[in-house]
Amino acid sequence: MGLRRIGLIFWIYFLDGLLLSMASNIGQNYTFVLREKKFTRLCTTKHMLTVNGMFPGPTIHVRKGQTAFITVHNEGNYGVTIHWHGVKQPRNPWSDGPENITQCPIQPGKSFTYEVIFSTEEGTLWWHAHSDWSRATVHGPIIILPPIGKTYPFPKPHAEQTIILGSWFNGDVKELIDEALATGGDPNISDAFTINGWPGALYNCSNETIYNLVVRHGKTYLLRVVNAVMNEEMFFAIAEHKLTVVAQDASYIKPITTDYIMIAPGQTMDILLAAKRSPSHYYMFSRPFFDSNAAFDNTTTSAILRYGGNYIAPSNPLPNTIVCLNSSCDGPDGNRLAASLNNVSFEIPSIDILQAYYRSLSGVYTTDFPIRPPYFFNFTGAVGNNTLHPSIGTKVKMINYGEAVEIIFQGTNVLTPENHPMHLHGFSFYNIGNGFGNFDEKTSPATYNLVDPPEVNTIGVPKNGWVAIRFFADNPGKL
Ligand SMILES: [Cu+2]
Repeated sequence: MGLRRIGLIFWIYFLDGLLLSMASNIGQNYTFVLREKKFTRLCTTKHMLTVNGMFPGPTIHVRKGQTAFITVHNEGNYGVTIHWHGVKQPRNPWSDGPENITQCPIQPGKSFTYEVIFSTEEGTLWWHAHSDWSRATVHGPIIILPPIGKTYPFPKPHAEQTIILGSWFNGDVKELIDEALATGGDPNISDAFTINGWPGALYNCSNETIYNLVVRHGKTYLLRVVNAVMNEEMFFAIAEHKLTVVAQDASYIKPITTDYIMIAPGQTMDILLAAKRSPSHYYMFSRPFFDSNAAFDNTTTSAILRYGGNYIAPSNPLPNTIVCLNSSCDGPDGNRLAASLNNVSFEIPSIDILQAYYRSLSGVYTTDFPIRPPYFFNFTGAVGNNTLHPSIGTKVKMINYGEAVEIIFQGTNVLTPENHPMHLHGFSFYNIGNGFGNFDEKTSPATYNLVDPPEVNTIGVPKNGWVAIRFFADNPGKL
């Protein structure tokens, strides 16, 4: 079983779309009704697409190894699919969700039942709409508890709470992305970030509700943090409290205790929080990490950690400072800017790829996705005004069952270098190495961690740097 190394080079990072409260009951049957609902945030009211009228949406609550059935009724105005982010779905690609990849959109007035098969995942994941930017308002957590008779690999916490970081746009997100895709420009930035649906105290709208997490002194809590923000990697911290990260992307890790985390869009982290400071009110803050020269939302969302009991609370919650490392692009010659991998910019087909594969329909995709960049240059050096012209295509790379696959994601300095998350469907992978600058086939592999690499489903590729991942191709299609 040889190892296949695939080098993927981002020529141009542009459109940042990602390729990609506790429920009390553990259940295996859910009904999701997609419908528009009126919401007011930042003193602005709009109608937006939701599941069951909730923002964030409802929690899927299962035990490891269970299968959940989620029936989605679309009462909205346009076709949408739902993706179960990080759920491997062994031999069950039809329920994965990406629009026009594994299924056609669920049209208004129609329903679709997803069979979501949980296998090795344990911890926190999330679900989200997988049609354009509808995930901005259509998303929610997935909590996977240990099987009956098993427990966490750490002392049982007193209680658990989901913390979802999100983006708020005063405008309609569908109009926003439709316009950006039509012009090739950057979509407008968000107007706020949210914690569990609320922007918090630092925006220009007094009387806004702020999310409160109430704790008992001396108890330890499990926070299930989801970054459902559209584009930005986020810092998250709680004033005067340490965070102990015990799992990432529904896989346990060696615990790491830290003052703050940085979490990429799509990532999830399980964090232990010991409520052992003086009883008071403490701010939780989340703000973006950004290292690109593209416009970004540079605001800070807040929530409050509030101890219960009798004490004199301060007039303002105690603040913290999150350490931050640093502080419309229409294309040239009438062209449109687009992201590409190995100089191929993905074209969404009109028939989903999975169906085309199983029905042997020709003309939907080709199997010639290049496993290496078409040519090598100093990807992370002074590339000058390097405007490449990627080809447009729906290209796939076929890999053999059981094959061990290594992928190098290499960021480039072309146009808008930035730290960028990458995510794999149907698998978790091992993050075996990363570095700044260009990946070197001779020297870089010597730095790999092949002993105890973290197993994740989403990874941030450093700005002008690289990441190496490995996985076994052990999840073929339907039986
Ligand atoms: Cu996913």
